[in-house]
Amino acid sequence: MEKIPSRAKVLIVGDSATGKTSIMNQATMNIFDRRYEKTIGIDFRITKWDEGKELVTLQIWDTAGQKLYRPADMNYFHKSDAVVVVYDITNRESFEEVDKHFNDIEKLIPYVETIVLCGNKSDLEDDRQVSYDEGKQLAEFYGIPMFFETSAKDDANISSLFTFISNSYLESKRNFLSDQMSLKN
Ligand SMILES: Nc1nc2c(ncn2[C@@H]2O[C@H](COP(=O)(O)OP(=O)(O)O)[C@@H](O)[C@H]2O)c(=O)[nH]1
Ligand SMILES: [Mg+2]
Repeated sequence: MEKIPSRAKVLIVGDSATGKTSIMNQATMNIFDRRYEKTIGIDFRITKWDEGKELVTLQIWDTAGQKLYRPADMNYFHKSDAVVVVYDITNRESFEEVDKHFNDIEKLIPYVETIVLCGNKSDLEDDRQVSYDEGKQLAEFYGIPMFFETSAKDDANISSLFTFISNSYLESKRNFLSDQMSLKN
């Protein structure tokens, strides 16, 4: 049987060097690069997630730190289906900046269906500055249903993260369609 295709746009935001590009590369190409190359502008890659009957194409947009407010970038953002807010568990400051990224999202993409908080670099346990519980509590504080600690380096929890996003996209699409049906009837 043909799988039903859908397509979701996912935006990754967070301070620079938290691992946004690495998460995207691991999710889409299964690679990790130890070098740090600053992302210039915006880049996106495609990955496909097979969710049973449905095939979800995720268009993952990687952003370059502080540029969310450039008017030219607005076009990319405002139709996002999901946003991943990333901090680095070995960098307390990047955790404290999460608040700023949430404010940006609220202003720029107020109707986004799915927001996920992600503490990356979980492989660097010895350098940890932010506990798992702190991350989880912050997600709860913002009313976000999902919090993950990931390692783009070890490919830990990266697929859980994008599986969650694919499924919540499918669910919100289903809800939308059933609302449409009930409006017609
Ligand atoms: N140990 C470790 N290093 C990581 C991880 N993710 C990214 N890095 C490294 O952190 C640096 C910044 O990563 P990058 O993806 O470019 O961050 P971005 O600026 O948010 O896009 C690079 O040197 C990466 O190799 C991770 O999960 N574990
Ligand atoms: Mg980058």
